[in-house]
Amino acid sequence: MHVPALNALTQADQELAGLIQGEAERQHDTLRMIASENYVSQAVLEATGTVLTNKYSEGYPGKRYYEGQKFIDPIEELAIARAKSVFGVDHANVQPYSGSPANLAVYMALAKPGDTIMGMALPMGGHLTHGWSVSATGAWFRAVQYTVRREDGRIDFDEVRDIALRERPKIIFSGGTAIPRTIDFPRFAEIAREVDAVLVADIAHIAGLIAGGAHPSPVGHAEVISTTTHKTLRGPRGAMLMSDEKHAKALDKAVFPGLQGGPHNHTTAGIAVALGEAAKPEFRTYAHQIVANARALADALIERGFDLVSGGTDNHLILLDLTNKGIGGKPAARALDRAGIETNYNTVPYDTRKPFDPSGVRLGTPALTTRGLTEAQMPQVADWISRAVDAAVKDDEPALNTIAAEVRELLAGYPMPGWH
Ligand code: DSN
Repeated sequence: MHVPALNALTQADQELAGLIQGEAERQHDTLRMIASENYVSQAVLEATGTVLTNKYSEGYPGKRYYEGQKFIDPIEELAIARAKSVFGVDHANVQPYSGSPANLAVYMALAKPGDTIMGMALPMGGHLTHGWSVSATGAWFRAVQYTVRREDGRIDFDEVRDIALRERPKIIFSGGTAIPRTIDFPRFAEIAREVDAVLVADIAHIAGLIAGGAHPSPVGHAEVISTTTHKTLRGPRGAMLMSDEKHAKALDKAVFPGLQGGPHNHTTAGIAVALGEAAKPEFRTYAHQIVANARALADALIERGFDLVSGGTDNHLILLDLTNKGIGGKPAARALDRAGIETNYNTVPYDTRKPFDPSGVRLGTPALTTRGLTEAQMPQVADWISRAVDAAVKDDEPALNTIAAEVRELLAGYPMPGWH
């Protein structure tokens, strides 16, 4: 059963309550390995499901356009203070609705339409909002894109520097969505300084690792930091922008009134709770365990003949290139899902297949770490992945069902917040 219990909802709308119960049970019974997903704590769940959703509060604490902010202002101030303390930054804005609007606010604060900006190409592991052509950021700005080396799947800083010197971008984005390796913020900062660009670190995927000391921080290197709050950071779906004092005003103005109206106060409260959790010593253990799990899983997958982009991982994610397994990423991800292992199909660098039917599958360890799994279970997880991919190649549905039952049996021993 979902916790908190959905009593009123079940009375009012049985159909919807049933769907939510179903999703909670699915999350409980599935090895959730989408690298950008997690399980929030019971406390975060509670904070996001409160009467705060009823309140409008356009503006910022102390400068609102609506009355009745006696409790909303301190809630937002708490979230801001915790963000500043956890990440060691001068300024934090906790209002962006999610990662894409947060990044759009960065553009609005630092550039004008038509200006040159630079980011990692989406098929190489970057994010849509780092200037990819189908995104508004690629349509409204002149985006130049860096890649990774074909041989080892890592960022080629000589290429980054050459492009930056040639194109003189106003903004350089570091970070992305499918980068299995440590991001070298000092090296990016050196290049940004050389061409007088603002370095932005999009730490959405690794924010929890940074907060927990399991990935180097961009603070002191990137002038602006953008992050979602719901990935490794384990908060509600939302985002934050952080910076030094120099960019604080422009970022705030870009978020509101530039792009958004009233902040989602229930989300702000959830972010405050999550940041409170991130400041605790247990969070450091969790962050390091995510990385230890990913490394153990990478080793076990390599032993089973899998080809990992860049040959392994330094963080929470693994990008499998399934070309040598004779199956595309999409049918493999679909089969893994039927085997109780939730992933997403993903392009790999220099993919010869199409984005909607690419060669890769992306795996992450944040959610299963939150469930309590450690390195001890990673060979078993790799075994299931290997058996499921083999079963997909042979179209062996019963084998997938067997794996799903084994996964359910293991997970029964690992509690999930939000389900009892
Ligand atoms: N594309 C999302 C992910 O990494 O799953 C982030 O926007």
